Amino acid sequence: MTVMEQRGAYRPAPPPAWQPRTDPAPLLPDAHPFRVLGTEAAAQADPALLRRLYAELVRGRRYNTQATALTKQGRLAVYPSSTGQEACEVAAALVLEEHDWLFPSYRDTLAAVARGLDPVQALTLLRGDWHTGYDPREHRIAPLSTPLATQLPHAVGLAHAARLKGDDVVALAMVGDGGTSEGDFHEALNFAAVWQAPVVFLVQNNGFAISVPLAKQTAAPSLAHKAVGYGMPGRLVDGNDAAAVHAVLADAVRQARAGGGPTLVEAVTYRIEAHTNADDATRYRGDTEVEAWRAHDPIALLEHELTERGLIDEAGVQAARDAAETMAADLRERMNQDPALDPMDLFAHVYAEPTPQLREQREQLAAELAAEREGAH
Ligand SMILES: Cc1ncc(C[n+]2csc(CCOP(=O)(O)OP(=O)(O)O)c2C)c(N)n1
Repeated sequence: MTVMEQRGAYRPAPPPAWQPRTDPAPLLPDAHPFRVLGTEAAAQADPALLRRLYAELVRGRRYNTQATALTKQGRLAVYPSSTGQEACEVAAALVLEEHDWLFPSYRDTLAAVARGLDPVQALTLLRGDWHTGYDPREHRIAPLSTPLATQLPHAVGLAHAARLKGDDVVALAMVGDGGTSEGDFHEALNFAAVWQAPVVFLVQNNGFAISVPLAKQTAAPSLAHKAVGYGMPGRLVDGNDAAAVHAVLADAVRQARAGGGPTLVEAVTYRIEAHTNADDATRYRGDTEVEAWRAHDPIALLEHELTERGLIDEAGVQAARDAAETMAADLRERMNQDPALDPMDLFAHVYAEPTPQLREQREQLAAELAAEREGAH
């Protein structure tokens, strides 16, 4: 058939019917971050939960100040403080069941501690002592991840596998605003939605990725809006309102557990301290901004609500502070002891089958240590 004949046979027609694969409207985040404290919704909040959140926030803040002090004393190599972000850290831990899994980033030691991990073990990695510092399987807490966003595909893989095996497991993965620009973030969210994996992604938007402000990180209307492109709901929450973060995460966890698929939660918060003790935040941000966020402090917000409603008195506040002091004193004391470390452990857990280079290095170190021991005699 000639081209002209083909053209003659061609009958233009409209394209086959098209419709959106899912209705995007229910996936869209609200226009403003969801709040509970100081609103009418607070009256519905469970008093026991509010008191528990308060005690954990006070303990968490004290943990942050103590860990930061340990860096100044040379007992801790580095500490990325979550001061100002305690509501996110604590809510993420409390919202999970024991059989669920937490996938934290390096900033989320507090979430691990609030989930029940020993405060000293949670700092082992940051102290540079020994690998992860705890058994991830025992606590169902993945290693605190330093490579940005790599914990997200791990969370999706674990959650998807659990679902295939019929295990009741929800994975909650934590990431910073900067981490949302990583390829791993994209891959994790894409597959989580395609597989309807039982995962909750908690983005703590604390305003900065080291010195890079959010405006230079993304042009998206909000980080929660990114969810829509993957086909999962995006939720915006006031990250300093512990009751609100807990409520939004609890909804997302419930949905994931019931087979309803993943959710992306953006908690709008602020990093009050520098990126780590090695960073000078005054080089890229002003005091006015920091002070504005200090006035919206997660502990003060919750304490105000509890006091207004007569759910806590002076003695209750003091009891929370005393418990936090006891934890801090114990942490200080145990972190001031020098642990017995075997340098050869450096080579453990790297590969199931060590590479020739690793074997060579291991032998070299073993010989050096032996020579040192002999020299000492
Ligand atoms: C893959 C990767 N690239 C770069 C870095 C270096 N780095 C460490 S922290 C950080 C900023 C991360 O900011 P954000 O995700 O917002 O988390 P935050 O530190 O504010 O909690 C960068 C770029 C890294 N750790 N991993």
